Amino acid sequence: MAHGYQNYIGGEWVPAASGQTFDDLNPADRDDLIGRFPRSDARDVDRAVQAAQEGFARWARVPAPRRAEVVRKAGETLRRRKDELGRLMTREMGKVLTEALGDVQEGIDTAEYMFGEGRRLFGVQAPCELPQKFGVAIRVPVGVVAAITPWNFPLAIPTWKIFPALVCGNAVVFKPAEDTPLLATLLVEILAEAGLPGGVLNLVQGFGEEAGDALVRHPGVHLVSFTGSTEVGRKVATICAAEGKKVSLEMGGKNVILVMDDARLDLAVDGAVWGGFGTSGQRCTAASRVIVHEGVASAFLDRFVERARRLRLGGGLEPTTDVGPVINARQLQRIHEYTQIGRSEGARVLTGGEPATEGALARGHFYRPTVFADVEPKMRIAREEIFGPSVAVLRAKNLDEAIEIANATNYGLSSAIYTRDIDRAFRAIEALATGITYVNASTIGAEVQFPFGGVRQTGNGHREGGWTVLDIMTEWKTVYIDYSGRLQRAQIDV
Ligand code: UN1
Repeated sequence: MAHGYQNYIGGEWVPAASGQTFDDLNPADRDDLIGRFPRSDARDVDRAVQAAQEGFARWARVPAPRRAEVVRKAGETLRRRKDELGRLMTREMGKVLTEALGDVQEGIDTAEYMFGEGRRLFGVQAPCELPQKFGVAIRVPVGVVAAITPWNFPLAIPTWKIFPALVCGNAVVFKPAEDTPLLATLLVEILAEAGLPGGVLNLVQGFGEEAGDALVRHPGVHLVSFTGSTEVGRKVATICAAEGKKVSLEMGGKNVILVMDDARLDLAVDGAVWGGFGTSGQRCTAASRVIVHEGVASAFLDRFVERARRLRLGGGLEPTTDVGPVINARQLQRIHEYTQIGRSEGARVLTGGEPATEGALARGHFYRPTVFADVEPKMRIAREEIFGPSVAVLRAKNLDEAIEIANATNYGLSSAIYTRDIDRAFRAIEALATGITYVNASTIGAEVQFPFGGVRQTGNGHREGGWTVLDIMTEWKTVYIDYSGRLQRAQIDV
């Protein structure tokens, strides 16, 4: 009998109004049922938002350093239970254990950073033009925040949204991806145990069309913070525009590594392997394109293909595994469709290009690390996000051409350049249209104390992570205090 889990609304664990559930399965082994979770709909969302409204009224009055104390305690629990949580994450989501532990660590880092923010949350003071008048801008909470999160970072991304939302004095309704409901449940339990009052954080499990849509539309939600696909993000943005809600979006990417002819080639190959096949290519920041200077293209491809071919697929808890499964059957099929699209466009598959089904792999959703050569910039595999272990390698005559190709996509999250030439590095930093650029490191490796996000269709101008998340989770309130005791008219009595 599989363990049955519940929603968390107003400080109580409750089933979905529908009484229905959905199954959470191990992507490396479909026979491994992790648990049954409530299949929520608009009724559950409505209760959760009402609870959040009540929670907000109390929580906003708690001083920020006290609010941050809860986040600090949650961070301590995450640290204490890191290994257990990492193992459960591997079982639920598939990424190899070292990466799952990194995901938990990112949550711990966020807790520590946001704990400090409880004693900062700096406002801005500036002089006033009139005498005996004081002006200061302070941060105030937004209200009820909907946190809608993806499955690829089941812990880190929820903490990026929830921890700052709480420190800033908001109440949250959390709708995690239906592929990773367990880690979401554990995070909520940990925050509740850390002393969060009921109603301040509410968890509604379920599917986007049933629970997510109702949450985004709910008039009691003031801000939607969404990380996920561009397709869904657009819908979220459209609804929020119509309803006049604040919305912060973190969506797709078609991230790129540039390899110049003066690069340390082995380092560049390491970066391409890690960026392309780490987390089975299922990061927003995954390096799904590599643009190589023609002078080193053959040498790079030989080494890269050799390394890709040697990667060992398997369950993420096995220490010998390099690449785990992809999240579900739908994604596996989508990745394979892109292989067929690439082939039909004239690209050449140098390795991989098919699901892996030998032995125990048949029980899960495994795809062979895939490298495409002879890729042209206009091909769909060079422009569209695949979100799997599939890398398109393109050639360029020089840096200018490489940058032009790199920028020929609608996305703009992460980019990297391998070069030993400082002029080339700075030219790339200046010209690459992405929210993050790495020099001599791969496209993945963002740290929580810096802004995270992308330009163009990757986002809508907001940045989670770092201090910039505070601009999402708070509104500015400007306060003028006139202690002159007389009518003073700005712009007139000066
Ligand atoms: C994501 O894929 O959505 O830099 C987040 C990285 C990680 C975060 C990725 N620290 O790849």
